[in-house]
Amino acid sequence: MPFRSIHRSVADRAAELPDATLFELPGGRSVTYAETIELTQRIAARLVADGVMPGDRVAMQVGKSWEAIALYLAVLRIGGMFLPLNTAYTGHEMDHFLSDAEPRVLVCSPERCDEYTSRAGALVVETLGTQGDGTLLDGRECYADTYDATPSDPAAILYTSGTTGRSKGAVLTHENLASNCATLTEAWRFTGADRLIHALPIFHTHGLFVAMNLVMTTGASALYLPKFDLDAVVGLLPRATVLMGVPTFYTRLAADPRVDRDRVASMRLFVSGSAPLLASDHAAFAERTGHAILERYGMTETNMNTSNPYEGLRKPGTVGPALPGIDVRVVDRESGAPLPDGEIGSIEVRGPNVFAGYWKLPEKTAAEFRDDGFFITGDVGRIDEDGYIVIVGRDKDLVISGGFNVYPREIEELIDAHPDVLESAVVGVPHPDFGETVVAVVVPASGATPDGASILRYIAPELARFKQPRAVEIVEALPRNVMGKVQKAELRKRYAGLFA
Ligand code: MLC
Ligand code: AMP
Repeated sequence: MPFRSIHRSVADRAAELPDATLFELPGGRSVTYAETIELTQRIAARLVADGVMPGDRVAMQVGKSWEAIALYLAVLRIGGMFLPLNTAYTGHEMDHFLSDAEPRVLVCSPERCDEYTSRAGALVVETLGTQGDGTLLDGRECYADTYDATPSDPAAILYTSGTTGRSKGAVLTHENLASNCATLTEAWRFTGADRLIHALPIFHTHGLFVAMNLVMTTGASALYLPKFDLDAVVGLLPRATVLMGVPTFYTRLAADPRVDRDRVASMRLFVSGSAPLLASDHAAFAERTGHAILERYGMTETNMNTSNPYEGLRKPGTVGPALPGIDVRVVDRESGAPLPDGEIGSIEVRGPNVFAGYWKLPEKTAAEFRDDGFFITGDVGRIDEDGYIVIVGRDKDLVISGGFNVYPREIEELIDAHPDVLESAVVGVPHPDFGETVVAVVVPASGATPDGASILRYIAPELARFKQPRAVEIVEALPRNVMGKVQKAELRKRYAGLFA
């Protein structure tokens, strides 16, 4: 089979099924494959007129809309690198992405246009609203040539925060996206008959590459919601076949009395990922709906690595075996030597799904790969007797709150800048809705008596809401080991019951 990049596959589907529904929007409007490709061509032409050349970055920070997906396809079509960004990021957080990635174009929401235009420099700022408004769609241009992407050409940069220092841009190639999409289509038996409830954000791997790529390349439909809204999802279940979500979706659905076997009669698959799904939540959902949620494991850098089987045993508390064509192993973190099954170690991954490297960080990239091409995920786990991976923890200092990653270092640095603070440690503790949530443990500066609220007010303008601590604990000193290193495990244990 000759290589088909994602945008070419979508164009193929549009040629075969021009009138098929790609997006079904709230309120009942449908958008066909042909309309999506037509808009993709217009946006591609606009971007070319803006000066975008193959390899240039096009950043997007906009509310969720079907036009934003056309923008994604347009960037791929002209050989650009798509850089989607969380709408919750503040100007302070955006500074880093814009200066590091140096995009040619930033597409932002009309409300934030002034903020970015005033400091644009060489950056072209376009706007895109959620109602089909904005400068991006104003243009009269209507055609741009399709760039003939090779498998190794870069297609996207997704920023993933670093344990030390600033966020790193993971560069994903056309092959990374296309191969993982083909693998998952097969593994999850995805077809054009599927109707997927799309309630995830589109600035992350899960909602964009997993959910949308599968829908668009198979000729399926997305029942497309602006965000996860419990009532809306419950309302769509009787007309859908697939839902993809983070564990918080399933915790909320399982607690809703309207969700029962009748309501999910048309559903064939519930997929969970991006954060651990508790075995108890798996059981609660099965009890209510009769469905065993299919849990899979992925990362921004790798797309999807493992999946519980479509047919066969889906084991709660595991993320299933490696997907076909992907090697997953568990090794000793220091030596890199593979461990016998059952032993806990560092999870490493190799395959066509694994990213090309971190943007402009060759040394960081080299440090995260073994000589034989395996990528060190930073996750810790074991392989069970059936070859299923069990993730038991992370050796990266990371909190995953409702499927969003929060890197403690970034928050500690902001808190430590408070004049009344000597030092701080940020940890994740169990949370009934978000799985984990962020807690800051703060040591006051000598003679100072800061309160939690003033610290939160101090950091709030700089930090997306999902990263802001949900509790601040003031202590006299942080627990340290003999080497002087803060013992975060001890803090996690101490505050484990805060939200339980
Ligand atoms: C929103 N808020 C959060 C939050 N999401 N706080 C902590 N953690 C989160 N995840 C805050 C808001 O700022 C707001 O604060 C309040 O919570 C309610 O906001 P909301 O807009 O109503 O959000 P809510 O419905 O609570 O959102 C929860 C959620 C959402 C789970 C639906 O976070 C979500 O869609 N998460 C998905 C993330 C995702 O796509 N991850 C994939 C990464 S890819 P206040 O104080 O104003 O009330 C990846 C690879 C892989 O990891 O394997 O997939
Ligand atoms: P991100 O950087 O946002 O791509 O987050 C990737 C991380 O999410 C992984 O390294 C894991 O730590 C975590 N993750 C993803 N899926 C799962 C899962 N099913 N179970 C446990 N952790 C997961």
